[in-house]
Amino acid sequence: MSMFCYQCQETAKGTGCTIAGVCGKKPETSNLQDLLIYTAKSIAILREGIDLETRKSCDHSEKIDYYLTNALFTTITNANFDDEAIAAQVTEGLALREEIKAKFIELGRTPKRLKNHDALTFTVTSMKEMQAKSLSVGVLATENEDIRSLRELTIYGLKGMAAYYEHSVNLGYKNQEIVMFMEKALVSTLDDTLSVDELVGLVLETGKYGVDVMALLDGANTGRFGNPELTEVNIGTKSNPGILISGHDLNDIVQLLEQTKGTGVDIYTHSEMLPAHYYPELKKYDHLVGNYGNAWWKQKEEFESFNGPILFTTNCIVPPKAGASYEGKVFTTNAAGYPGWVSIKEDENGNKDFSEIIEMAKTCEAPTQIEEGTIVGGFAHEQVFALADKVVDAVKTGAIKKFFVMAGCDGRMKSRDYYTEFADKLPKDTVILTAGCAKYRYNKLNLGDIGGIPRVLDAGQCNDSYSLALIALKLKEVFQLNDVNELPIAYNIAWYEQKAVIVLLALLHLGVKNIHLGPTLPGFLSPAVVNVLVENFGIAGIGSVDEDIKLFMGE
Ligand code: SF4
Ligand code: SF3
Repeated sequence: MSMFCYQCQETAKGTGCTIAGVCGKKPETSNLQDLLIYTAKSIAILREGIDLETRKSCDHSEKIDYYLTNALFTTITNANFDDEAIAAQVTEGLALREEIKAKFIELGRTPKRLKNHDALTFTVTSMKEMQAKSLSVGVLATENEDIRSLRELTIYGLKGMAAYYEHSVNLGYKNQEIVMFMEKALVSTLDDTLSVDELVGLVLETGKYGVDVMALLDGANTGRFGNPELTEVNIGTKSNPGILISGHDLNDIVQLLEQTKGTGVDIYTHSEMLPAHYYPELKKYDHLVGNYGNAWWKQKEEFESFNGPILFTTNCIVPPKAGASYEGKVFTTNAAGYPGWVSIKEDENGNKDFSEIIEMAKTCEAPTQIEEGTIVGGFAHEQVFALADKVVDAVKTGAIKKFFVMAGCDGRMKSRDYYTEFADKLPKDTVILTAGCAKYRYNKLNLGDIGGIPRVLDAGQCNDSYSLALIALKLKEVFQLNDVNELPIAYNIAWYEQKAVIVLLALLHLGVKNIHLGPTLPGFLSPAVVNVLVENFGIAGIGSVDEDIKLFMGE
């Protein structure tokens, strides 16, 4: 076995990638990512339990926060394939660890837990040493399969949390308690004294901070760009050359929009960047002209026909085919990376210079049109609350029988056709609430509306699943119910990577029960951990479309 990774839904045989990643991750990259997580844990050991006041007075505090969140984010599925960049992060982390250790000696301080842990002393100075060390610190370093499962479930939740935290910080919104929890949780995954029950508690607590981080990001996005509003987004193309921006970071798209003003270059969103069109402060840019293509996994074909440069602000990158026409035209920023692609860094004021991409775009042909028409979205919490009377009436009169939360991720497995068929076959008196790239399975089906309420209400990105939770809580209040589970809402969620893990844990924290998760249950859940989730939360997989619809409709 040259690697072991089972963090995503497409893991080999549903149990683990051991030779190479289905995602295209090479064993060396996977191993370096394991070492990076271990390095992050070493810093967490030193930082755990340091109070808020001490943090505030430390000049390095923000640097350490950023290091931890960026390290976790880098290892999310399809975010970073660049060995050199990941190895440099490990080296940087170890230097940071030594700096903090020196400070500890000066102050006579000791770590709260795991004072003599190997993570605090190991050294690696070459790529070869990193590879060798990584083999003893990866997922399989934990022998007991239930402990391993709970530790990894926590780590994957933290990866999603870190991604959302980093987007918030990029917009100037911070919450030190979230970072403190991440540190505690990271250390807990190395602490052999914790029992299975304590680790189950940690998983549930991760969900609590999942809600907090999504609320923080919601506040950051809406604080900076206004509340999303009902918007028709063009899916065709215009005649100017364009830049395609993918990923989730709204601070990047606003900077790109500013820098392309008046240049004759149009901006198109891709995959999870689609919801940028819904924000008043972003849609005001006339040269934000449309969304090009579909979910992440179709990029190898769609980037060929886009013709212009592409900027990845986060996952999901698919390694290009040899000789792809867009080679040399793809750029990354933040935690995203790919060998040979230029990574754009921010300056000391947090600004990024996208001029290289803009100059390149000017030399490219306009995108080739692959679709035409529009799609509708922008149904985050405030827009839905504005329609609340209409929605409540429709429920009361029986015009809407049931809501289906179908948020989450898309992926390349054939079995995901289930979601297209499911959406298509749902009775016409039902409404789909969605967020994340899962929507591309059904957002172009023209499912119609119910008295002016579209049957697919897209709240935004995966993190905007928070909006769907707020909508459920609002409906609970309007209908004066005691429990969100009494609402006519069913949850049929598609997952792929670790942001979906934090969304799921957040929903569990909010008390949502009977979530169906597909297309397959996570390979990282041991049978005993699945049992805990089934018994306490009614988590289930999916079956056939017809049977599932009957089940959900209570027929
Ligand atoms: Fe395999 Fe998924 Fe890990 Fe990639 S991220 S190596 S596909 S489990
Ligand atoms: Fe999609 Fe990668 Fe998860 Fe943000 S872009 S939801 S898969």
